Amino acid sequence: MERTYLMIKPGFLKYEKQIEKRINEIGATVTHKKKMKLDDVTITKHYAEHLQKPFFPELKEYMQSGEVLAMFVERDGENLVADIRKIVGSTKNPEKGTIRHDFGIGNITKNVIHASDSNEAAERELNIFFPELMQGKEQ
Ligand code: 3AN
Repeated sequence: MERTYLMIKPGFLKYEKQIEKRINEIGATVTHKKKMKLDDVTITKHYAEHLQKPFFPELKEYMQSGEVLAMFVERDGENLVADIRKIVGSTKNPEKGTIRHDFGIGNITKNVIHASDSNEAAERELNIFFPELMQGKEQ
């Protein structure tokens, strides 16, 4: 079983059902989810690699502007992270038919959803948002 982390961003939780349907269409399942507001510690951990970027203050403000939906996603087989990134779409120019394109508003910061970009990132992020599920589950 492979696993990855997805997070619907503020303002887009109204698309939860449609987004979950797309996840299911590639054979993956949202096995756990929780709605939450991101505190400073969580956001700093999650976006550790972006803390020094010029867009970080704007990203932080946006990510704390409303609730997010954290999702633990699993699937049998291989390439879950890559297949999820494919249906999510790219950061800058999401293609038609992707989640970021179809539910998005053409804004690079408010881009609908986050998805881990590697298995290592997935483990790190799942540990931040679902620590209670990760005890003794390291790969
Ligand atoms: P992705 O989420 O597509 O992997 P990252 O990890 O490079 O993209 O960036 C994390 C988040 O930071 C993006 N989802 C987006 O919300 C925001 N972001 C990335 N690049 C920019 C940028 N140039 N200007 C504003 N916000 C950005």
